[in-house]
Amino acid sequence: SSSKILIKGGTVVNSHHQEVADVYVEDGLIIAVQPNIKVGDDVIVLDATGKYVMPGGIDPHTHLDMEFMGTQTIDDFFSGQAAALAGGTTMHIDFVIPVDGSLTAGLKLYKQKAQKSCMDYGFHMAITKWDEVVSKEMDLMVKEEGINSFKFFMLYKGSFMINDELLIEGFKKCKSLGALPMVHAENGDAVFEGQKRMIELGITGPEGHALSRPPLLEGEATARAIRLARFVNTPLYVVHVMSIDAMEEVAKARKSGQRVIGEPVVSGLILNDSVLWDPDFSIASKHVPLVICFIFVPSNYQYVMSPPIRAAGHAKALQGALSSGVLQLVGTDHCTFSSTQKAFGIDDFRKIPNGVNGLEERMHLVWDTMVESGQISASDYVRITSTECAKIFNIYPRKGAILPGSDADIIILNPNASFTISAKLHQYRTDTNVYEGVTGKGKVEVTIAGGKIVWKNGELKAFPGSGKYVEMPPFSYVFDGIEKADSNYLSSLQAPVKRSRSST
Ligand code: DUC
Ligand code: ZN
Ligand code: ZN
Ligand code: ZN
Repeated sequence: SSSKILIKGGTVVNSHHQEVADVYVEDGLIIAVQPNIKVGDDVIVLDATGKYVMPGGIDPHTHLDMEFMGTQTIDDFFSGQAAALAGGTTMHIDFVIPVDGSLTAGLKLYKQKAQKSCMDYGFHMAITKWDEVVSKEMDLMVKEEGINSFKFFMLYKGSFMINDELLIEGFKKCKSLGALPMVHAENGDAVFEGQKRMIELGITGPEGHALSRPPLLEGEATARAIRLARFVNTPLYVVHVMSIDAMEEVAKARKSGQRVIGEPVVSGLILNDSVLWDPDFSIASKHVPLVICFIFVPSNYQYVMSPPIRAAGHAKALQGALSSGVLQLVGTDHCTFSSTQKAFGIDDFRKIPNGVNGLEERMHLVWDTMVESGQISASDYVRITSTECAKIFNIYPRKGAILPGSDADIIILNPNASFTISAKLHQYRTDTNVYEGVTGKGKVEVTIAGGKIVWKNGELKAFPGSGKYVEMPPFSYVFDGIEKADSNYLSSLQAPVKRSRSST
């Protein structure tokens, strides 16, 4: 099996520039990008005439093989990544969940889970409690383990939630290490109160999940986290911006020059809360009593995630914020459960395992929604699905670019072909898909990961163990001590302490 590939005649798109050129790949690296490359007959030639040749997608936000809400996500590092490859994503960054608060034990476990990887991956570290031991372990993660981002939970009262005092401590620690703090921003105390209120009202279905935690609680926590980050003078990454309320806080902070990164997720860009109401209430009312092996799970259970899917209008506003640069990159928060697992909460929405799919659909849905619709250019698409993520987490231009010396993670997208999404067609282990029946323009016809063709003509060739761990080095904080922050957050975020590869 040859690892020499020539992609001929396509439009090569980078985040800054596009041109018609050939791309030559050898031993997992991009060797040349120029017109009319001549090669010998030991080289696989792919004709990309009339198609786009782009960096493989990087999903900044996934949860594979995660223990959560009393159960385990159904997609692991192989099934989730195989699906990603079929959809044009060639790298993801997953969240390590500490074991009993221990980062070291958590990382050890996740390294084992990731052994079966079929594409490259990196790790963020979740912080689920705060003390001196955790603080010391963070040094180790940054200096020895290639982790440069830590996520703090402002909710999950009684378990992961940390208060403002500890949030400030965590931000200070990140700053001292050159790591990027991330927040899940919802007000945990208020969410807890909202949930009680819904149960008291007898609203126990998935719609109660959304009603218990309205956008204003996301807006409040986002504003608070942003202000505390400013107080500490550290950049901040807000994961899954799901509402206008949260987005406007990011917009306001960025306008004032603060380095805040806002990440919308595909579900938030596409879906609206009409999906949370039972599609057929008369059938739903017949659910009780339940016979466990014949559970009829209404389709609305699958859409429960946190923060919740919002009312119509939020999605469109988030798309606008993405096209105007208020929000910078698109994740998925991919976190899948079977309908049987979702049924754990059949009598109480608080027990429905939170999470939706997206790893396999992200590249298609973002292309169709943002590019095909005319909201952004192909270069912008590359930026929000790949390049920006590589830059933020300090692995550019190894990832996120079609440049000589970059990793050969490449997709060929045919703008004239269409895609159809269905649980019958997807590569996940889940039996449902929150985008069931969605069709659109722009099909990923070929995916090359680590220099190998892994997806072509609907055929997947993914091998467990072929994916590599990508270390993400910390940043040097050149802005330290400067009162008025640089309005271009990248000028500070892009100054690496070390690089595994030279910059072009
Ligand atoms: N939200 C989800 O929906 N799933 C995983 C974790 C989270 O915050
Ligand atoms: Zn060029
Ligand atoms: Zn979250
Ligand atoms: Zn998440």
